[in-house]
Amino acid sequence: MSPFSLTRTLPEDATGAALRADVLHGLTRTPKTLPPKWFYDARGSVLFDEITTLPEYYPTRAEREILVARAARIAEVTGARTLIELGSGSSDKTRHLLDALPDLDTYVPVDVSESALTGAANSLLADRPGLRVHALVADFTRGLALPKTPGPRLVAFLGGTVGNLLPAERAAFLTSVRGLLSPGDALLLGTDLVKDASVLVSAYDDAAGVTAAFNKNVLRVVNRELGADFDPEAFAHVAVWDRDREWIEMRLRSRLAQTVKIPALDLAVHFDRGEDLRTEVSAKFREDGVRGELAAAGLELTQWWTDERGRFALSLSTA
Ligand code: AVJ
Repeated sequence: MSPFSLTRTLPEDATGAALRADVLHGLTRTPKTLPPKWFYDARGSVLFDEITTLPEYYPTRAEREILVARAARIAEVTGARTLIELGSGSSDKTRHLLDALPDLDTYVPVDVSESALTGAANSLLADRPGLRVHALVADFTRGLALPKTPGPRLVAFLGGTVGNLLPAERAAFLTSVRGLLSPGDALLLGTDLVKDASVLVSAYDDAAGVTAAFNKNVLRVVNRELGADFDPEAFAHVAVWDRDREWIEMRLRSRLAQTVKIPALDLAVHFDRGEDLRTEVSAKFREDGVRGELAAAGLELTQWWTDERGRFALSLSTA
């Protein structure tokens, strides 16, 4: 039997229906918004991987530094036999964890991008031929049906992606993750930390313009999937630090007054000149906040590790 299987937990048209609902809802309200999960088609996933190598985008390197330093400790305290990774993407950093877990039975990468999942699984299996890989194409914010695999389970949610959820969504999400855990299981959570605004803004508005291309990619996705006629170059990429809510917002700012047609929704959307479409929130955290949010979901923070420069944190918590 092949050690690789892939399950689409979304029915055939679920992605299309969800995109239509999100676009209709987000573009007919004020201010206009789109959820960040739609960035990640094949092109968007490649652009994101490129972002992680930019000099300004520190979170990936900071998190990798922590993983390298702490993987053995994580393996020791969790004794994980199943690793479930939410938003696994290229599974690049996960290698450090997998290498520290020689007794791992099953790796369950969960992502909305099927292309990222199959690419990651292929390269992983080349190095770890014995490992069972059960990939799930799923939206992990909507409740997961996990395969039956041996415990203890370690659920990893890396990269700071939890910061893409708004506070109420985050609370619901952490509660649903808590529901996946049995006694002895653990959650490994990556959170980017509050820091100087100029460092944060540069990380989301790099000099080479890769983040701008990534941001505008969501318009191409809507064009392709819903037949819309967005001109990505009619929008400027903007990154804003919200000091009160302690999050970065990525926006697309209309360079002119324009009307965009979205045939699949039978919709015409007007943008004023200078009007913003919010495409992403990326919240930044403090230790007390993370501990409190975990506690509210019934999870106890047991370990808190940061990189040398205190930019990013990995935390371990148990049910
Ligand atoms: C993958 C969600 C963690 O919020 O930093 C990178 C996505 N957006 N640059 C982040 C992203 C703009 C990234 N996460």
